[in-house]
Amino acid sequence: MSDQQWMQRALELARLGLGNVSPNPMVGCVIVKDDKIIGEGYHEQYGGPHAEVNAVQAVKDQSLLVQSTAYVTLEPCSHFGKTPPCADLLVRHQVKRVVICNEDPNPLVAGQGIERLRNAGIEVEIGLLKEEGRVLNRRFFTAFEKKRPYVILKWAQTTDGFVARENYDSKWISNTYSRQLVHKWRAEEDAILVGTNTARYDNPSLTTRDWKGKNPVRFFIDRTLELNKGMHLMDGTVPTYCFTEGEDENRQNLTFIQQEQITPEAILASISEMKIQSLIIEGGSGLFNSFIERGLWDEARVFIAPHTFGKGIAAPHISGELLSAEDVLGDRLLIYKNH
Ligand code: AOF
Ligand code: ZN
Repeated sequence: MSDQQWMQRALELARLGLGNVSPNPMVGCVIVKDDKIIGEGYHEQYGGPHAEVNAVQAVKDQSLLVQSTAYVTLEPCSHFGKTPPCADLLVRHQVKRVVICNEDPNPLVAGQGIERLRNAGIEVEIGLLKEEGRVLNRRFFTAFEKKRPYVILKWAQTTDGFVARENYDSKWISNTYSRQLVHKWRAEEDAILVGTNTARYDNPSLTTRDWKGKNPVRFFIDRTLELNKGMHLMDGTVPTYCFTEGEDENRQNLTFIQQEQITPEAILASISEMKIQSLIIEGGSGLFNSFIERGLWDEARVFIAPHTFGKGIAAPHISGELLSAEDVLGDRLLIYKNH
């Protein structure tokens, strides 16, 4: 087996943490000796042991660790956080070589983990499958590098390009399976946002009720505090925040975020401060267009359902790179990445 194949396995393990580790990155670790895996693990839960700790613990005969190679998808940490530094763990067990996919952008680590390993005489190689690693941890890297959450736009449109009828009487466009898939996606992200009209006309819950997984924190916009107090978004089942330019009201089940002027930049800045690394925006078209105009989006997931409306509210236009196109029980799912 090649270095690349072991790293592929470490990335595969890392991915199992999706939805459970944020705001930490997904990290996998495979420890190899004489071309055999002697232990592997991943960062399973926020606050829990790091990937390296789980991989080392999985090794039955710890003496095998001496002169082994560790494949880690992220630079081993050098800081005392919720756990002691992973770099020290690898040094203590006299690992011979450490192969790393990505450097850790977290200023608490940022190269210092690598330095610790090298200072202890361990061979370190960096950058193997680094593009795959960056895609896997795109939320984590975006949060550190762009100082804003990773933004996913999600909408469903008709074949003739409408996201709603003119009277908004068109809550469901995509099929049941597509909608379950959206619940899965919600479970993978930290937060979800909708605009005023979507909140008003769809009265969405924005939960993961058709999927086993955690609910994202909910955000909606109500500039002038005109929305009905009985909406699902105010049912208290999930922490929910309302962006408003109005007066702060004392209301059960809702936290207000007052902004002088609600803009995509201001929204993302507030959300970033809450250590939220990813945001899925689910409508409506006005909100999509304001984020698209400013280039403040990273990924768009678009369902095209086999219906036509003839007229209505137009779907947003994006110019991005098409990453994938597939059929989802009769709906077409297109995934785009911003350039
Ligand atoms: C690793 N291996 O599996 C992960 C790392 O609060 P803590 O102690 O869990 O530390 C979180 C930081 O540690 C996180 O921001 C990132 O820099 C690094 N994550 N490092 O060596 C791992 N998950
Ligand atoms: Zn660590």
